[in-house]
Amino acid sequence: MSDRAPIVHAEVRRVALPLLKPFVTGFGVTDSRQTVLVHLRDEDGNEGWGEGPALDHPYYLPDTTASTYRTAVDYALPLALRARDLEPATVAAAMSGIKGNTFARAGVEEAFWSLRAAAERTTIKALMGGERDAVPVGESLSIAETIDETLAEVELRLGEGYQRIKLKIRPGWDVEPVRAVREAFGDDVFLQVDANAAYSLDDVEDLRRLDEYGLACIEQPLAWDALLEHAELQRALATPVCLDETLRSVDDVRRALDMDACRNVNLKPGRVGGLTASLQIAELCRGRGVPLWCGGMLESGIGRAGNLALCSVAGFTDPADMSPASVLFEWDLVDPTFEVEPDGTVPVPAATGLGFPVRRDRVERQTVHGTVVLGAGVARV
Ligand code: OSB
Ligand code: MG
Repeated sequence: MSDRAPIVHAEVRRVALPLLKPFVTGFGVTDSRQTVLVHLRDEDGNEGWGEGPALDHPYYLPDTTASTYRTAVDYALPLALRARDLEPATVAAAMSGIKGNTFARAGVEEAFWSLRAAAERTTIKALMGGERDAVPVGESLSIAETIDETLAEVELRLGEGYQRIKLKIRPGWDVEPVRAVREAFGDDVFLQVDANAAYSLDDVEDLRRLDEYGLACIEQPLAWDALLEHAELQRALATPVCLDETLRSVDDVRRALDMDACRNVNLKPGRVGGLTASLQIAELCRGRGVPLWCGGMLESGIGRAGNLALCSVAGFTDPADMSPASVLFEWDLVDPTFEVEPDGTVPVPAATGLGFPVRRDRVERQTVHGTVVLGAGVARV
């Protein structure tokens, strides 16, 4: 759209988030959390914010906070700023020469979505043709020291209305916590597990023991790049396999479904390179009748805003990983942030632009590195 005000300021920041406690998974312990923010401003003063929520370490996927920051500064944002127009899909296409580095591309693209929503006095949800006003959510539970600790957490969240429980598992912490949750809370709880790539095909017999617990899915049991092996595992399991780490593009999802490597899809905008690719994946899963839900990356409210808008479109059948900042952090980068309603949903933001007010003071105070890619101004470097 040529009548859109040009962007006059664009910057990338690496920002420290105040994690309340370490997040323990099959890939190890995450005890520090920095994230990457992209900030845009156009000539009329409209602002866009995006988040590229890779983890600090390369134990989930190859992307890290450092590599995401560097790629956003050196390649993704410069390519995006040279795109033919400011449409998010055009911007995504302008960055498509970048291999991998999905979190960097996604952070840049989300900033263009929220900028466009701000400029048009509308919401990201409306730009996407979203339908739902509220998104059913679940919690993703860190691996605990004891079963009792896990049961207490499950009780708390079910009491708060959460519609689904996802237990992180790893060899030695799998059947036991699952059985304990079923015994304590019954068969009606929407329960699933996430192995974060901690198993191999040598563990098929162990994984088959989970089949009797009526799980919605077992997420990423095998290695991040083990597509063929997941197809083999799915043939041996009654529980639907869900893929997370393995799916980093629309084509990855199509391939996985074609070869029956999964029967359930975790969709994270950061992991697939942005909201445009995410919309295509939602359409693909809807067309094939595959259960779909939005995963999380311990994002701040800036990233969660894009996830919430995405969840409003057709195709999302299962509750999202959407614990609010009050569960994960001392405070959020947006204020007010969201909470889970008593019915176990989170409202899709109705405010224009990003949908949540960004706390500039916190963003600035928490900045570890910053680079102005377009315009004047000094960020901490
Ligand atoms: O595997 O889904 C995962 C967080 C960081 C990296 C990977 C994962 C997760 C979660 C957290 O499970 C979900 C959330 O953000 O609430
Ligand atoms: Mg996962």
